Amino acid sequence: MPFKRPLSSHTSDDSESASSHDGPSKRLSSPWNIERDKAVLVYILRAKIHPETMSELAMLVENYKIERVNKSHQGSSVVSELNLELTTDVEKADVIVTATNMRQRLERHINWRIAKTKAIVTPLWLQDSVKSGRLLPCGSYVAVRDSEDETSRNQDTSSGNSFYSPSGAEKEGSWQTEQDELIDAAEVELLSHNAKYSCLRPSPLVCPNQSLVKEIDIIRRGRNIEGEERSMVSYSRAISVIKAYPRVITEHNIQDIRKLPFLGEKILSMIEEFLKTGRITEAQTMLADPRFQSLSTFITIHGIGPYTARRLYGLGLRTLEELERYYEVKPGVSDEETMSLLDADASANTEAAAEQSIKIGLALRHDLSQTIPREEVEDINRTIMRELSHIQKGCKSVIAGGYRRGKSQSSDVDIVVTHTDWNLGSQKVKGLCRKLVQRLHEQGFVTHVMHLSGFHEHNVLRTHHWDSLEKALTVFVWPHNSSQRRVYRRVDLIFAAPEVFWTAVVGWTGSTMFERDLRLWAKQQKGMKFDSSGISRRHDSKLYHPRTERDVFKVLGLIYIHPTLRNADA
Ligand code: 8GT
Ligand code: MN
Repeated sequence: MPFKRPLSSHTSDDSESASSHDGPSKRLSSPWNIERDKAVLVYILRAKIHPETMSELAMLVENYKIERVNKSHQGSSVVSELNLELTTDVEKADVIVTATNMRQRLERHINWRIAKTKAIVTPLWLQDSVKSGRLLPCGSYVAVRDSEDETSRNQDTSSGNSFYSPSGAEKEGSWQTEQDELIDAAEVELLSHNAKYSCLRPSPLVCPNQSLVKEIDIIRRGRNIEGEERSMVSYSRAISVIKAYPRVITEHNIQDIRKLPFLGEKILSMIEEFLKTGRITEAQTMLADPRFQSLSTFITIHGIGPYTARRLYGLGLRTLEELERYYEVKPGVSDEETMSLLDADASANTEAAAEQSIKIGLALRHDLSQTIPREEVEDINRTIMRELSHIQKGCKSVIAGGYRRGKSQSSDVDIVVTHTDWNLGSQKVKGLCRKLVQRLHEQGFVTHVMHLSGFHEHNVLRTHHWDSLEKALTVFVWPHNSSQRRVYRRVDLIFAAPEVFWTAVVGWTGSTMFERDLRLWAKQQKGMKFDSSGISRRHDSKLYHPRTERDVFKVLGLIYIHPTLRNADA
């Protein structure tokens, strides 16, 4: 069910223009119609929330408040604008947090006449808002479907440039952006945090044991850079299990943790150490290790994986400056002839292309290491789709990757595109990826192409799904504008035939562990093969063509999991 997702954030410009109209006393700290400096009053409805979760939610707000007050006393310049207060008086509340998704159930506790004047959201909204330090729009967190309209209306609609409530240009355009589903609380309840596959568990962006997860992730990263794949996957599994565990782990409930899958003795003793000391010795030892430091730094460069990082280290290289000299790259300058990829035919999987890619990554590393806020991700998608509409009308896109899982900052932009015509779309998107990249280059938006691949030729043995995806890994930049310096961004474009659009979206939404388990689940439990380019049945190669994202889950025999609950990695 589609929903309206109001613009998530506000710039200082927005609030300034609001104040000039309304006077300082009514300055809006949108997207909510709440005055700046006034606390947002949160009422948490106890019904259907586990008592422990209830106290965790309350603590979340209280701890956040204390931290915020401390920061402001210390004169910190990073005091967050988010100002939350718990209230037990629902009439005074701005927001109702509830695990209930039925209006009738809510009405047992709160008069609908009152409830419908509030934003009614899931507990995840509270967790994510606190995590990101700002009032998130409640669009994807709407708890009670009946209240969807009211909840949207209770947010600021004055900005008018909300991505999901199309501005004039979008309405008139011949392209559209697919809207995400709501979280269905009843559906989430069908999932189990004890399940063996992460595609059966709800995994929030930030979990109650996030600092533990981060510590274990250091060890996982250590295994990754050393090429110890099996061990790395074990740590990834352990992390994904903890990500889905809904309570804070303490010395009192550690026995419960022992019952979770994939937590062996070694990990359990690390967890115990963490509970006692707040640290894991092995992780701290790794952080202090110069080899770990060099290799970790090397793999931050696009194009350098663990294998190449170890090879470079073996040559005696230790720092990025040394890599620059080795690759003869000047920071900020990259006139590699990567655009030649546009003329070359297909898979540039050659060593020269790989080296080219590293050179670009190195030269632009200062920009590419900066994260991208959601608003800019949306702007980039909008711009790309506008350019695409000049080449082919009727296309649509979904922004996948971490953005779709709810991250407030992304390291790159992953956009999956298809055509809205189910029958002819496949023909219409063929070759479009290359044409679009060419146009974006001519318009000054795309400066580099690291990789460009076309549809696969018909694969007789059907060892992989064929004839379905085109992919371009690019560097995107806003064209020159006198006032601002251009920041280079990594943008991945994936073109899918309509039949495999939703499998591509699921495949590119991640997270990595979620994807790994989707493939494993399909193979081990369903005798099927799943990847971004399609779903097929193993014994007869029958192909499935899901028409929605829900269909993808249905075909795989899975309960639908909302993208924001697919954060099975650290
Ligand atoms: P971030 O970009 O903010 O760091 O977070 P992210 O969006 O989760 O990471 P990402 O590295 O951009 O990857 C997004 C998802 O796309 C991942 O979950 C991964 O499974 C998938 N993905 C790639 N590369 C490829 C690829 O070459 N083919 C396919 N099918 N999927 C890929 O990252
Ligand atoms: Mn991404």
